[in-house]
Amino acid sequence: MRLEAAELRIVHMPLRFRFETSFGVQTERHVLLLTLYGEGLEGFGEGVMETLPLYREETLEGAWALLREALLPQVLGRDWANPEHLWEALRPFRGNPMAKATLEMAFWDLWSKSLGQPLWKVLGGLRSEVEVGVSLGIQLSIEATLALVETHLQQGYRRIKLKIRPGWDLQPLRAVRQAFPEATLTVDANSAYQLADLPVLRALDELRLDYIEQPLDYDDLHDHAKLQRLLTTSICLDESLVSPESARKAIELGSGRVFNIKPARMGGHLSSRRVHDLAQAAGIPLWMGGMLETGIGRAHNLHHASLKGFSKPGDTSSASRYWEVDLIEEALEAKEGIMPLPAGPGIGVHPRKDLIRQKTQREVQLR
Ligand code: OSB
Ligand code: MG
Repeated sequence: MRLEAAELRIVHMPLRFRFETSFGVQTERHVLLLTLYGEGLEGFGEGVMETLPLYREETLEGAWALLREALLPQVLGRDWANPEHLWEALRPFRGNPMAKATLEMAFWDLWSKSLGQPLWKVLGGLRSEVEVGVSLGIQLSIEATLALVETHLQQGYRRIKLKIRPGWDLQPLRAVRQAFPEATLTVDANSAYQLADLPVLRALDELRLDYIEQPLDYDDLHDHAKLQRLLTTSICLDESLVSPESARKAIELGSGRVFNIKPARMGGHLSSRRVHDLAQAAGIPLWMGGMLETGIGRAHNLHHASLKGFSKPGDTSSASRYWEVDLIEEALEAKEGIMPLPAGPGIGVHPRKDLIRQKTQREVQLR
């Protein structure tokens, strides 16, 4: 597959809800979209880095510059036999797994289209639909939290994940557990706690949570391993997993018993599939995370979640929750907590080009 040209854009997307986490409040996304052109086909990738480095270190401006000045010049105008071959060419550049993933994932879309196959089949997946839960932000009151949980349970979501931070943890969680004794509940701290917060984390242990997601630092594996030994509830790693190497170390240390996979955080599909394989061998269950992606990123995530190890419901909830209008023609909607994979070659969804143009804040063409 010869990569002939690329188009990079920043597209502005207002969210339908106010999404509060321990690291801030999000009301919109600035979406980095990459289109790759080759053999008369188009491949699409979506970056998940944000304006400010509040989740991990990568930023939109940093990724824009890196893709433009280093990653795309390295791959354009050359032939690539497969994603492994392309990934090797990116290896000399250190870190920056989100920027690399934007490119790598767009290439997988293009490549599977050239094979005439849906991405999930090319990846080696085995499901044409996946189980989903929902990630709910910090609300302004406990009453609002209870109402939101109830609505989403009624919609059939298979698991409710609630964002927590110091000062918004035990009280709302106890209320939710009391109101919904049978619900599958999890919490996500987005790195807001320290080992010194052990009493609070131990109290969460009483609430029969399926797991506690990323309680400690964003790049920590060591303290998570210490904490896991002190808790009954499983720790689920999110921010800390950025590569197969980080996953191997997490497994060896015992830093968590569940993994949240986000291909766009870990360098793309290839690197995530290696993490999947390591986790499978270690008996660690996986689920597909999310970063409030538009239909392009969500389609990638859904195809990846077709792999065998994704045994827990993921965060890819219905697109209509997030967007008044999505960037693709297809409606990615879950019914009773089941999300069908888009059919057709590659990611199987069609970007709405007029709409994308209308919402574009910046664009550049490269060849
Ligand atoms: O930690 O999983 C996270 C959204 C943005 C950044 C980080 C996270 C999240 C979510 C929402 O939890 C997942 C989604 O609905 O896409
Ligand atoms: Mg998380």
